[in-house]
Amino acid sequence: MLRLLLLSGILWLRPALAQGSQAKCEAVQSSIHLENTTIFQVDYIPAPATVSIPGSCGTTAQVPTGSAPLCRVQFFVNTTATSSVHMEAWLPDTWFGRFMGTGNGGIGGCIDYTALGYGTSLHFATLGHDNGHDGNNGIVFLNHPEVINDFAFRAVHTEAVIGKQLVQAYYGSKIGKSYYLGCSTGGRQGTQEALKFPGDFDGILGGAPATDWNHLQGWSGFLSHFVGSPNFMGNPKFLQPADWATVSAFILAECDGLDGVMDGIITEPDDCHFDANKLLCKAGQTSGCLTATQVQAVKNVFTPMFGTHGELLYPRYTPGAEADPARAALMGGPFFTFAHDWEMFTTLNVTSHDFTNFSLVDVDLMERVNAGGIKTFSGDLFKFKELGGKFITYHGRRDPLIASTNSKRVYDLIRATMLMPTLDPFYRLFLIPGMGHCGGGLGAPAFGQGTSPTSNAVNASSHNALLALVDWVEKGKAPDTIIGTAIDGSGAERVHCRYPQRSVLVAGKFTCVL
Ligand SMILES: *[C@@H]1O[C@H](CO)[C@@H](O)[C@H](O)[C@H]1NC(C)=O
Ligand SMILES: *[C@@H]1O[C@H](CO)[C@@H](O)[C@H](O)[C@H]1NC(C)=O
Ligand SMILES: *[C@@H]1O[C@H](CO)[C@@H](O)[C@H](O)[C@H]1NC(C)=O
Ligand SMILES: *[C@@H]1O[C@H](CO)[C@@H](O)[C@H](O)[C@H]1NC(C)=O
Ligand SMILES: *[C@@H]1O[C@H](CO)[C@@H](O)[C@H](O)[C@H]1NC(C)=O
Ligand SMILES: [Ca+2]
Repeated sequence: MLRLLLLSGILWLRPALAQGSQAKCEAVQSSIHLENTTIFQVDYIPAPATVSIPGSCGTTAQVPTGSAPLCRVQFFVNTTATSSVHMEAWLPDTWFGRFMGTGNGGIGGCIDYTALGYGTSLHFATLGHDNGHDGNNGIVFLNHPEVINDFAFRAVHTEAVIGKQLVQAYYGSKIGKSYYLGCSTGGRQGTQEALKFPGDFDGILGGAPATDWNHLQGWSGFLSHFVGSPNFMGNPKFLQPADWATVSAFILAECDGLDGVMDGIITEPDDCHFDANKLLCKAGQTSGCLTATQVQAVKNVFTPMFGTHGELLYPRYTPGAEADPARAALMGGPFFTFAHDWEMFTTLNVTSHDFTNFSLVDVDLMERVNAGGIKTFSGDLFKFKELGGKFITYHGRRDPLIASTNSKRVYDLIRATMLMPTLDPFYRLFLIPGMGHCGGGLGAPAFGQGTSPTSNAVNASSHNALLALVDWVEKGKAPDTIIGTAIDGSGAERVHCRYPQRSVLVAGKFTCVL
């Protein structure tokens, strides 16, 4: 929709509004030439459509209603002699002058088409990239340090540098503000940008960030190990899905009511403490309880990871999150695939490895090698703040893959480093009770985070984290809360609070209080 303002008979066009067209699109290959870049395919997409995608990340992607018409540009950028990043630019005909870079998930070699569709539906010129390798397998890292560098920091930076040149050349006008959107690995990439290339983006929306990456891999490996991996078949430590159901019912019985409502949601999992010994089978009891070995496994899972000197390396698994089926990626038997790939292909540099005796020695080695400088655990956002950057992060409190408490820990690290009692002026962390990994789950987990079509419930900055970020960057209007919407069709809403505020029941309504 064109945003036109009729004033005293004069038609005012927003200065940033620019147009694309089919002819301009089809001329891209011959008209635009960028450093290290090979544009290999250009298509004009006139209407919502299904497009085919190259590589091993699937065969088709949706261009959702509202995104088209757009110009789809596919290209490679060589980042060094031995590495290159595959990118796509989706350039909507109706452009509001904003640039948006997007990130990846997991061990991340898949373009985020959901984010591309979301960004263009809101009239951003939106870029996606494969993080320097095709597919979700870490074997590509083996003896390819430049491919690791693309993954750890360079692909998103290149997306920003080359992407901006492409967008400006295409529309023939300067970009207004630049944004970044990503979750999980994408949240880490956004954090890495703010730390390493603070001038790339004016606003960053990075959810469930996989920060402190090496320790996260170590923690994930330990979780697999605690329940018997890699030799989990018949291992007395292993918990079957029915055992996890027992654990979850017990945890809810202990902690659901702490927030005042028995609704299946533990609003503040850090308040949830329980005695796992109560799960032990009594004499003659054979179901709805655990063996002593399994009880010990559960205790291990819900204990933080400490180093050899007793220092905290990573928070405990989140009570309540074990009820999400995605728990199985970590504790369903096999050794967690990203930890497996990261340690083997970037740290040990081997093609086979026995994880039977996985220990702090492995964690320490990953951290010391810190391949590609991937760690992403620093409080030094001085430059980002000085440049006027704004950062919104969020974390589901029922995230089964990354402990949400780690996002508080990162907030506290920034606070301590920058000697700021609160980061409100430039960095806000919203904790989302009941939400799973980046979206989904219980409560009100849809707030415009762009991670799935259902995550974009309401088109208003009060309910949409991306639009809230735009208001913050462009109008100086910072979001005090973000209202989420349920995804069960009820339309129920819940206000999400920014740390260190807490979500507390006041007169029957959840309210944010310090
Ligand atoms: C990118 O690298 C490939 C492989 O080394 C090379 O064939 C190609 O010419 C390079 N492209 C550009 C634009 O530098
Ligand atoms: C182009 O590639 C060279 C190395 O091959 C690199 O030094 C340079 O930074 C690249 N330029 C961009 C814009 O990425
Ligand atoms: C594996 O390779 C990386 C460089 O990519 C190096 O830093 C590390 O020390 C190597 N690991 C071992 C065990 O040699
Ligand atoms: C694991 O440790 C045990 C006890 O030290 C040892 O006997 C075994 O060989 C180790 N296994 C592997 C695969 O390293
Ligand atoms: C969202 O609302 C704005 C007005 O507030 C409107 O201009 C825009 O077209 C809407 N976008 C979508 C995708 O509905
Ligand atoms: Ca509750």
